[in-house]
Amino acid sequence: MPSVQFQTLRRPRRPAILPRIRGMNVPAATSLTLVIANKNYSSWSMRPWVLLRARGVPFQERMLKFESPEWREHIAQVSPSGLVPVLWEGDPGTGFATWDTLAIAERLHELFPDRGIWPADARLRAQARSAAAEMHSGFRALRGAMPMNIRSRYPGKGMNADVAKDIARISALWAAATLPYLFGEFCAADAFYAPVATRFVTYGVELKGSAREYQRALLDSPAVKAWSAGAIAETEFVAEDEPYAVPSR
Ligand SMILES: N[C@@H](CCC(=O)N[C@@H](CS)C(=O)NCC(=O)O)C(=O)O
Repeated sequence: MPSVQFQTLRRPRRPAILPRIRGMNVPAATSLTLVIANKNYSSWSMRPWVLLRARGVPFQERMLKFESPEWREHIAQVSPSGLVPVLWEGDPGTGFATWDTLAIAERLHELFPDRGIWPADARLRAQARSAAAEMHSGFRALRGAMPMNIRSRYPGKGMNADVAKDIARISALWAAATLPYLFGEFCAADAFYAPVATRFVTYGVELKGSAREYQRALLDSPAVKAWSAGAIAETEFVAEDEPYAVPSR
């Protein structure tokens, strides 16, 4: 009869109880890093950056400039999609990644449920998500013909019938804002429209009434101002994002 062997089983280790910051579902020890590209050009990077800043969530930024050796060397390691932005919990490349702006906004809402990433009221939250999703998946004519270029001015450039339709829809959405921001306090929906507010300055698109007031409030918000200051300080010229630049002789 075969002898029965008993194995000494180790008791599973209890998960470490990590300190938690009030109102946050992320362990206090986990640092957040947002991987972004040029502040002058990268409108998708701008969105979670201004959201984190506006809602007072501490984070670090890691910038990989377009067409740079750093981008070519590191992008595959820090971005599952090969695009920016990417939010890392823990070290970029080895921590936990969330990519794509809408997913990042949702992840931040889960990590920081009391930080006003989305409005507290369920119906306002649904409307804010609708507005952000409409930006995320739409306004292609505007995005294509008027690429973000915070430091430049090209009044009148990029306008056509489809772009005018996008602008009319955005103006209607903004005109319904519960000022100062779309849903009162700065939330993810405002972050999604921040690069549109700067585009209207770059391309000389003039708005009226409350839509104009909302645009002003967005441009004057400390988070958008801080991002824009970084954009203006940049000197890199990325040809792909500069369809209206006059080539220097
Ligand atoms: N749907 C993505 C779009 C991200 C995106 O297109 N990012 C651009 C920068 S603004 C990018 O990484 N471009 C680099 C490339 O195309 O190689 C999001 O919402 O995050």
